[in-house]
Amino acid sequence: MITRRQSLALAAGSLAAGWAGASAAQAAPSLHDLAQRSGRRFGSAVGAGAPGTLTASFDNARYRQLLERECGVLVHENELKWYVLRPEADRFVFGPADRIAGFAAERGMGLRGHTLIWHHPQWFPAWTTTHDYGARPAAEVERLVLEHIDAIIDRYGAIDSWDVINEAVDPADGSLRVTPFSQRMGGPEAVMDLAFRRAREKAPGAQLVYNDYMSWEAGHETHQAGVLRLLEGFRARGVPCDALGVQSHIGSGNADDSVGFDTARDDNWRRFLDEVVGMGYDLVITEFDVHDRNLPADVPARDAAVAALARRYLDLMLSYPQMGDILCWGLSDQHTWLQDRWLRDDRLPKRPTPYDADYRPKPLREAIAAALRDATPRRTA
Ligand code: 9MR
Repeated sequence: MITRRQSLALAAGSLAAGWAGASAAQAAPSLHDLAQRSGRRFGSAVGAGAPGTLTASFDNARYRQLLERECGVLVHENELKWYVLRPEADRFVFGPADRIAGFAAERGMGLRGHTLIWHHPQWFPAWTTTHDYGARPAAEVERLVLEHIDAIIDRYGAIDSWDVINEAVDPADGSLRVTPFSQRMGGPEAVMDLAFRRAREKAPGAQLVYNDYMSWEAGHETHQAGVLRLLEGFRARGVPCDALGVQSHIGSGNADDSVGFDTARDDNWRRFLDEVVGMGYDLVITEFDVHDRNLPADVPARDAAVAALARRYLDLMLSYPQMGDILCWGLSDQHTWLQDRWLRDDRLPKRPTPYDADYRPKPLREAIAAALRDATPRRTA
């Protein structure tokens, strides 16, 4: 029997120009179909940024077809961030986020929420430093945060998994980052605890996630230790956080991850994950991609190395029954954040996602599919 998703996929595929190489992936079960076999969802980020830019994947019909074909859950790449959604203290801009939420709803796809607070001063809008916080600054921060959370959750009730807090831990020393809000509220914990508690009240059925980019490569140990301390603190204070979002920007070459391509420390990473699940947290892969900055130029060799690393990583992650949904941070090399930063020495375009810039499936897609086929069933509470 042909499912609705498969017939949509076939229709989409026959419309797509330059789709010759895709027939195998098209006929095969989608990545979401495969994820569902072990009780999970597969999905991707999508962006409604300025037309013609890397962050405008949603404006690209071929990208949307790919989302329909492969995904059961979507996440906004940037549209729910304060700097997009709330450019001034008293002005919300919902348009771009609405477009993506509407697309997901029309197609019966799930939606993750990224993010209620990106706890990193770099990503706070400028007004948060110049705002008049009045005589009782802590109360004013609380008002702004609660107003924000209420407004977003009221509008996007379909979101069933929230990155309540993103990237609060400084990888340099494992401490909690200081932000314009934490300074005025008496510390980062006060802001985070408030956000989690309000999110639970407003969205009692949603999974509440702490999301960060500590990774399995060498050099992330301090970051991991800081995240464990944060998660322990949540438990000690009874903060309603359900899961750790493991962003999973693996590979090599990010600004604070200038290590070689494959420096994975599997044993260390397992110990970290064991501690996380031992505290009762679930796991989510929220932003998967494989950075190929330091790999050779040769495309087949590069793609094979990316796929092999991905397979090892996903096999490890999917051996945990606590491991839930898997989302890529972009499905096509045409629209990935890695394309315009930390350029390769040879300046070649990067290949960190499952489909190339012409929307042909790559070995990375097959690696994800194979890992999903072999996944340990998810244990739902
Ligand atoms: O992919 C996103 C890019 O378009 C934005 O310019 C950037 C800053 O908002 O954020 C990128 O997404 C990040 C995500 O929100 C949090 N984890 C790291 C992601 C890659 O930087």
